[in-house]
Amino acid sequence: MDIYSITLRAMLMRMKAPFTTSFGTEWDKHFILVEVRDKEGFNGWGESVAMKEPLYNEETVGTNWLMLKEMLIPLLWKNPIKHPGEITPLFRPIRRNNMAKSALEGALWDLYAKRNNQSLSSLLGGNRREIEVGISLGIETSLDILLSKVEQYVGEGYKRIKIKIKPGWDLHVVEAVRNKFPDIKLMADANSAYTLADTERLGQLDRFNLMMIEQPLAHDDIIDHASLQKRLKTPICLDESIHSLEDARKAIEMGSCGIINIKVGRVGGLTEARRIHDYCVEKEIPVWCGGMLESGIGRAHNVAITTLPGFTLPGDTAASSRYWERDLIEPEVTVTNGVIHVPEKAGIGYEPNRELIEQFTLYSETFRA
Ligand code: OSB
Ligand code: MG
Repeated sequence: MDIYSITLRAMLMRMKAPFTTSFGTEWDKHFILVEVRDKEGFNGWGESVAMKEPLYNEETVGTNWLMLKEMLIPLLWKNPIKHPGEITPLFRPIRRNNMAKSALEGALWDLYAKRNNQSLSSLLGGNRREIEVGISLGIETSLDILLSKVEQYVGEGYKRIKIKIKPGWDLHVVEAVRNKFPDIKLMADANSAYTLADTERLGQLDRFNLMMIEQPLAHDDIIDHASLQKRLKTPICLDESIHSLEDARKAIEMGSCGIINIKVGRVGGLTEARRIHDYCVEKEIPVWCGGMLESGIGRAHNVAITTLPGFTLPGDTAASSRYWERDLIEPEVTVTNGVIHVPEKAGIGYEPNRELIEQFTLYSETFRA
C-alpha cells in the first residue's frame, strides 16, 4: 500500500455530560487518532477506543501508544502489505492489544477504500443504505434524571434504549423505565458488575421484557454466563468477554449468550469483526455494533461495519450531538427517527476537520517508513 507516514495523536475532548457505568465515570475523553498517508497523498484515519484507565479492559491510551510506536508500526514497515486484510495475520503473533491493532488497521481500511474510490461500507461488503441505532444511557444521580433522558431519546426516535445497571441501581430502575415506557425496546448493560451469587436477582429482570442483558458477569468469563443463561429467559449478550472469532465460537457452543455485541476495537479490527459477524450469521446469533463513546472517526467505522447484513439489532452508535458540542468530522453523524444514513463518499465517508483535530491534540508523533 506504499505507506509513507503514520501520525499518532493523543486527543482530549470534553464530553457534554459525564458517562457513568458500573466501572466508573468518564467526562474527559482521552483517545488516540491514527492517520496513515501513502506516497500519492491519500490518507486514512483510525481511532483507538482504549480509555485513559484500564477499567473496561486492560488497554489504555498509554499502552496503545507504546504498542503502536514500538511494535505495530515497526512490524508494518518490515512487512509491506497490499490489502488491509493482511493486517490481522501480520499482527497475530502479538498477543491481545486489540484496540491498538484496530486503530491502525482501521486507518489502513479507510486509506484503501479512498484509493479505490469506494465507501468503506461497500468495501467491507455492506449493503444497507441506512442503519438503525439505539442509545446507551449511563447511571444517573437520580431516577428522575434517567427517566427524563429516556423520554428525550425515545422522543428523538432512537430504536432502543439501553440503560446501565449495577448492584443498587438495577431492579427499581428497570422497573421504573419499563412502567413509564411499556412498549419501547429496552435492555440493560451491567459491565460485569455481578456474579453467579446474584442469579436470583438477575432472574427478576425477566419480568421486564428486556431484549437482552449485556455482560452481567465477569469480563473474562464465558463459563458462568452459560450457567446463568440456563436460569434466565432474557437472552444474555456478551460484550467484554469476546475478543476474537474463537471467543465467539466457544461462547456460542457453550450457550453463554444468545446475542453478541461486536466492538471493532475490542476484537482487533474490521477484519476480525467481519469474521465474527459471518460466523454469527451462520449460527443464527444476532449481532449489533457496540460503542466506546467514540469521536466521529471511530463512529464512522462503526457505521460502516453495521451495514453488513447480520447486524440485525440496533447498535449503540448514537448521533455526534449526544456526546460532543462539536464533533471532529464533517458532516457530523446525525440520527433521524433512529436511523443514520450511510455516507456514500469514499472511505469512512465523513471528512475529518483538521482545525478541530489540531485544537484537541495534546501531543503527536509522526513515523516514516
Ligand atoms: O459497555 O458498551 C459498553 C461506553 C464505554 C465503555 C463501555 C460501554 C460503553 C457504552 C456506550 O455503553 C456506548 C456508546 O454510546 O458509545
Ligand atoms: Mg457493554
